[in-house]
Amino acid sequence: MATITSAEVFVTCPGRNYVTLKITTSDGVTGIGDATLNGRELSVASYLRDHVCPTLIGKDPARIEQVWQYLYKGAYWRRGPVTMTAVAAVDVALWDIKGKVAGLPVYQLLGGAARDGVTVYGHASGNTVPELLDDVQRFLDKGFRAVRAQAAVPGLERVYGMRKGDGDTYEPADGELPTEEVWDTGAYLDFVPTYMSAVRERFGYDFHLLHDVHHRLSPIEAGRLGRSLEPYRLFWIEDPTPAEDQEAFRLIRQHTTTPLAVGEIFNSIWDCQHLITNRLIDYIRTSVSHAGGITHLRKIFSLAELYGVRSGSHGAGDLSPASLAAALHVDLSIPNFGMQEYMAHLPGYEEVFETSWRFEDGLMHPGDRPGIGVEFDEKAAERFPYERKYLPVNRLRDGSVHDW
Ligand code: CS2
Ligand code: MG
Repeated sequence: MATITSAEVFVTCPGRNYVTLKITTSDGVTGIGDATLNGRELSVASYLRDHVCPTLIGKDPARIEQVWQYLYKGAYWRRGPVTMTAVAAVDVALWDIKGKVAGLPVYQLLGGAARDGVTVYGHASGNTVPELLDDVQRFLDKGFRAVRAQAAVPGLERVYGMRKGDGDTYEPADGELPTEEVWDTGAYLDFVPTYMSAVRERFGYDFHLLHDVHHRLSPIEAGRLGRSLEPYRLFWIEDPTPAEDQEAFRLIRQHTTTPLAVGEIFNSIWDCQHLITNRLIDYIRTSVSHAGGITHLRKIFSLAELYGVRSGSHGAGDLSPASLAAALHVDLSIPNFGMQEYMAHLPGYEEVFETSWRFEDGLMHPGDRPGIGVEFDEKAAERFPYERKYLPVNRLRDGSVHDW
């Protein structure tokens, strides 16, 4: 039996901070997992280095479910973003190893491809409506069949989801200390339908249109937004209300047929049990790296399958390539796949992560390299030391702290 001989944690900042766990076995096989938690990176690095890695040495890397249970139940303190990101990193690294040992891409171990490719959505944004329209055009020209649209709200200086430079991704975390933004729900609610209407007017209905609300609304406000967007037939509105209150979605549902997606900040199946079993959402957007890895994500999606809820994995640029690759393997193999987010990564990442995925005609494929198909270059990683960065904090006009 092979055993785990080392578990090392790397923190690197090629464009943005990523935490990577690398596990090595006595047979010399290595596997990697993403342990990045945006703005709280070092806490996961410490959780792994100081508490998890020492316990992995000598364990059988093939017993993925047992290691998962050991880390989850064995810690006594369960769930939460730090714990579950750490567990996820171990889990994905072990799946990576299992694939390499078997000589198979992970999706083959999960049952094989249930579809030819994974439909992904890109992120279009603009400071003005014409700018947004140009950006939507850019994504359609690249072959995307699904586009998320976000525009700056007139009168507000900075709004989430806006790209600052060129490229396909944006980085919300900046500043040695958190920056602050100001929010106005009324202005937002009035403005969104005007630009969604402009998008449909210019490009028609032959592609999927999505929108992220980033937890900013109350349930009744979200109902109003969903209803006002019905003519534009959105694929989903994402995170309409703060996600802790699962029952709140019943009220939103009563007021709109716009599909609802939620889950990027969930860490476990318990965070979405009520939402799924009561059919209060249409898409569950948990991520592989924040919700316990491939092992746990598959359980969430299996529960969802039973209730007609489809997957919509989170895939922002602050999830490392190891995370996106792992998600693609899951997406390809499950029956109830819905949509995968593909925000891409900031330039620089490819010096540290070598990937095997491909994008063609709006679909992604993880590739057929054994394991998850991502290699991590430790030497290159050293050239990009960690930089402390925070996500912004959001306030209402009267100074109250609001959801970001
Ligand atoms: C966003 C994320 O991708 C999304 O849907 O909500 O970019 C989110 O802001 C970041 O992942 C936060 O780290
Ligand atoms: Mg989001």
